Amino acid sequence: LPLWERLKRRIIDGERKGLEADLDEALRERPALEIINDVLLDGMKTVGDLFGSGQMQLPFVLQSAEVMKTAVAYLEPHMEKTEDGGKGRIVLATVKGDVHDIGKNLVDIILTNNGYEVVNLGIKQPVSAIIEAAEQKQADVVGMSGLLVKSTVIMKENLAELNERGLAGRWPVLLGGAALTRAYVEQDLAGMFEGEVRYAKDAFEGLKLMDAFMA
Ligand code: B1M
Repeated sequence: LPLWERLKRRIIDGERKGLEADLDEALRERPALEIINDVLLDGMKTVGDLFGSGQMQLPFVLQSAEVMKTAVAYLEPHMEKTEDGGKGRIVLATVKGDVHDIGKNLVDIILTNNGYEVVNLGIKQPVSAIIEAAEQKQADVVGMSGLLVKSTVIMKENLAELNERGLAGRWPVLLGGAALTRAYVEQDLAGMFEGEVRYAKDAFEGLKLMDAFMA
């Protein structure tokens, strides 16, 4: 198989033997971020489609996710880093009940490489933990990620909790993850939340919104 096809296949098949050699070869031809966005994420998308249609079982999805994570970790030092910290601070978490963190961690990498300080709380974070961290770390922005349809409901509950605690105006909230839609966030959630809530379809839109929040 040609290199790009082979790399994509590695994600789909969860095959990590020889991964680094392929990534080294890829890095000689394209920037790290492009390899992730155009090749590896394409593989993850296929995994999602196969799983969704019942053609792939969960343990294999997990293997694919592990290879994806290994690849991203290997590529990370090769990514362009423009600035150090200082532009603002975001507390970032995958919401309660949700373990998906590949997208959240990509957001972390992109923001960190572009001058933001990211306090990454990890997965399955209840809103109380997110609020506590945002207060303690004096965050400028709160970011929540979630991939399950259930998580879109949790996000709404979290915003309601911020309303109730009188904290809605304290931090702009950035939301992302595959189950969300722009309309749900910008209409439904923006309609009930007493502060500012924005939707990012990918890590780059997340960065653009961070820049806008901090301007
Ligand atoms: Co899960 N899973 N999974 N899974 N999984 C999905 C989400 C699913 C759509 C697959 C499918 O059915 N086609 C489906 C959800 C269906 C639904 O809710 N209706 C699903 C399911 C059902 C499940 C389980 C329930 C399966 C089971 O146990 N029976 C279970 C849930 C466990 C739980 O959370 N409690 C489960 C488990 C897993 C694994 C553990 C095996 C693994 C996760 C490993 C890990 O993350 N460490 C996994 C995976 C890998 C997937 C798919 C295949 C891929 C997700 C991924 O990493 N994508 C996924 C299919 C899909 O999404 N289509 C699926 C790549 C990643 C870069 O994209 O996270 O969307 P994403 O991030 C993007 C943007 O969304 C955005 O930026 C990123 C890229 O630039 N973004 C943000 C994300 N967060 C952001 C935050 C921001 C800004 C932008 O600001 C704060």
